[in-house]
Amino acid sequence: MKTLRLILGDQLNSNHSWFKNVDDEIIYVLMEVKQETNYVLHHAQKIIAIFAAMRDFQSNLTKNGHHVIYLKINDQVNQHSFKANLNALFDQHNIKKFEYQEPDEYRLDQDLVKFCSEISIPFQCYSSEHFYTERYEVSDLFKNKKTWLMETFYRYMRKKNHVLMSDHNEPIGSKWNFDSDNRKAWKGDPETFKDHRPIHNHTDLWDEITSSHIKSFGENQAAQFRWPLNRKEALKHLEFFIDHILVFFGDYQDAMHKDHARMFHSLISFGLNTKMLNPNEVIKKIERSYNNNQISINTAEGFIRQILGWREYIRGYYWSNMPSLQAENYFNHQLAVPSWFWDGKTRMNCLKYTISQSLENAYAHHIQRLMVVGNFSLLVGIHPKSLHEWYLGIYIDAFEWVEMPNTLGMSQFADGGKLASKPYVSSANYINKMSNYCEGCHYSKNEKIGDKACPFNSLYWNFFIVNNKHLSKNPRLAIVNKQIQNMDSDAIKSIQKQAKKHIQNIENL
Ligand code: FAD
Ligand code: DLZ
Ligand code: SF4
Repeated sequence: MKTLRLILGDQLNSNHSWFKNVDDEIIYVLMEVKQETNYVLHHAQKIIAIFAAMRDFQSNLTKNGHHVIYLKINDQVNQHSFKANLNALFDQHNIKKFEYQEPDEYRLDQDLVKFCSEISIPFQCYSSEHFYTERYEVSDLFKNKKTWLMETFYRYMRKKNHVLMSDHNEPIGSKWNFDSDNRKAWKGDPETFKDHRPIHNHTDLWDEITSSHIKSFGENQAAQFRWPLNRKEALKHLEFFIDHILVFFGDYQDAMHKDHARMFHSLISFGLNTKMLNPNEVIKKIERSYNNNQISINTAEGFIRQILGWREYIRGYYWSNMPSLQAENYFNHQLAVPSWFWDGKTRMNCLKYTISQSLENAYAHHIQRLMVVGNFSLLVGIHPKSLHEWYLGIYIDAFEWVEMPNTLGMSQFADGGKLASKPYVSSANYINKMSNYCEGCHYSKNEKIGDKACPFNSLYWNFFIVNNKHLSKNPRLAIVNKQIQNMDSDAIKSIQKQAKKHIQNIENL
């Protein structure tokens, strides 16, 4: 039966069972469509990376004998929506059956379910064969539980998949979690690594994108494009990370530096999220490295937790909280992201460097996302939806299933604490401890009040004062709540006055 199979831009899994055999009755289709490029404003590198990776995937499938239709962004026949293009292809190729893989994004999932209910031919939805867990496995595990502890889920995953477990089903090293409370700042030693990723020239593709009037922001880096764009490159990049860099990951996981955006992070999220890499193979390689005595149990466990624990947990949280998650706004925050989020032009060094590095690389590591941009946004009161759209656009790895829970849940506490047990906020103290941003900053990290006072300092206290009714009973905030109780009313007034000044002056900070 003549069958059309849709492959989305983040379904580049060459090991999928779809591709095991060549079948003349099956046509695959990949499409570069404005429906997807324009629903938020994307970083230029994200658009280039997705299109280039899709094109590479198509060329490999074709080389292997599969019949593939590829709609480029500037093709005359491209109608720029999945639905319109699919309908046209059904007619042109006399298609008798439609098949697709589970989309990771709620919006597309709903669109395709609706599309299938409207077509007159049979259809079938397949697993993307990527994740360890089913969409609702996390919520099933926490059924009837008020709070969802990632650690509970993580232990369940370790046992279920026998990862870092002894023959007696005990965690290797006799501990489940080797998380260090004493993450180190980075002072220049060990040396950071030069960028070992491949270099591509994608100026022609960039010309196609711009001449198709696709809007974007950030540096395109098309002439020296550094993201791995196929499985072979992604694997090589992963192996270099495991062999040389991973050993420093845990100690410096929270460190930030003006001159080193990446520190010792893996940069594998684009390869993973587009499914060029499989999480199971990443974890197996790390376990092998541990079994070969190349890395310690702390290192292996700490990194595996990110993928087997956090990544799967976040996905389960997304599916069981959609669609209501997208409208969550626990603190009723209303500000739009300030205009300098789009160009990095602020006098606050921490934000200036984090945003500039993000514009340059389409990347910032977790602590920059959480404790600089997210921290500031929560303290000033940016609307979670406005912030979500910014995060979804700017990062190379940003797909809604993983970005939205991290932004709304983990970073903005917009769900009232279902995902995070307390808001991730800090004053200048934490940022100064983990980075060199405060050196040479226009603002003084030690001052709370006055023209030169670091905005984080008054905004931090103001946040707990203003949101007292939401946060005063949180046991994890007992210390800060006590400190506020002990503040005299003049101190509270001057903090609130100072914080208000910063919020009103947000465009000029
Ligand atoms: P490493 O630090 O080397 O970690 C290794 C891998 O662990 C990552 O590639 C990722 O697959 C996984 N991982 C670690 N933490 C998380 C987490 N909290 N959630 C899910 N996976 C995790 N990650 C995305 O993949 N896409 C996003 O759009 C995204 N948006 C985020 C937004 C905010 C506000 C925050 C706080 C975090 C976000 N994260 C997102 C999680 C995390 O910051 C990135 O996965 C990480 O920075 C990617 O870089 P890396 O590959 O060098 O990761
Ligand atoms: C993010 C993105 C972009 C920019 N462009 C395309 C595209 O042209 N074609 C496509 O198939 N996918 C694209 N994507 C990825 C999707 O928007 C979407 O984020 C994921 O498929 C959902 O998991
Ligand atoms: Fe950021 Fe404040 Fe430090 Fe400046 S002083 S870098 S604004 S934390």
